[in-house]
Amino acid sequence: MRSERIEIVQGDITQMAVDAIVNAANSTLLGGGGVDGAIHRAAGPELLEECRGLGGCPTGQARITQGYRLAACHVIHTVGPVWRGGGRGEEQLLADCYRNCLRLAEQNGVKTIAFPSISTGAYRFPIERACRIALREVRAFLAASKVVEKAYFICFSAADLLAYQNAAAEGA
Ligand code: AR6
Repeated sequence: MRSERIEIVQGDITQMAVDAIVNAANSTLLGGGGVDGAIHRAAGPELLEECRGLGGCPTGQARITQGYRLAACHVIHTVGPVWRGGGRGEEQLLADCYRNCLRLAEQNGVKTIAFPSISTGAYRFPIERACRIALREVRAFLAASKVVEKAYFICFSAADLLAYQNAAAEGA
């Protein structure tokens, strides 16, 4: 944590009182397991209703909705790549996710945003690679943004927390 504009914490992203939380969704945007399921449960059925109107989202892109019963005002839904060994553009697509979430945040006046570890659960992207990409993209965006002030990385497990802390300490 070299920058005070980035904070790495262990916790549950559904509890974050920020302007926007990011959802690691699938391309239907109609819910699923993992963090997606947790966000839909906490936000209530109105979130699914709004998502139905969006018509899905391609991998690497992002869409914004309201937060409904969440403490967060908005949910930014992004679709991470499924890890298939690294030769299918997975790293670029994951970087696109972070950048496109932040662009949408900026366009919507989001000052504080919380990210889960996109693609590193059901989609099996290796955490050490993923968190380096996440830190690099968010750092670069924040350095150039006059709107987005602070980003949180919400690690669900102690192992993920350690991976992010190590990557941050190495300056990744
Ligand atoms: N708060 C923060 N992080 C969480 C939470 C939570 N409440 N719950 C889980 N995580 P995953 P993916 C972590 O599988 O790999 C869904 O079914 C989890 O430990 O949620 O992008 C979608 O619908 C892991 O570190 O997302 C898609 O089909 C991280 O969130 C698919 O899974 C991401 O794991 C997307 O897979």
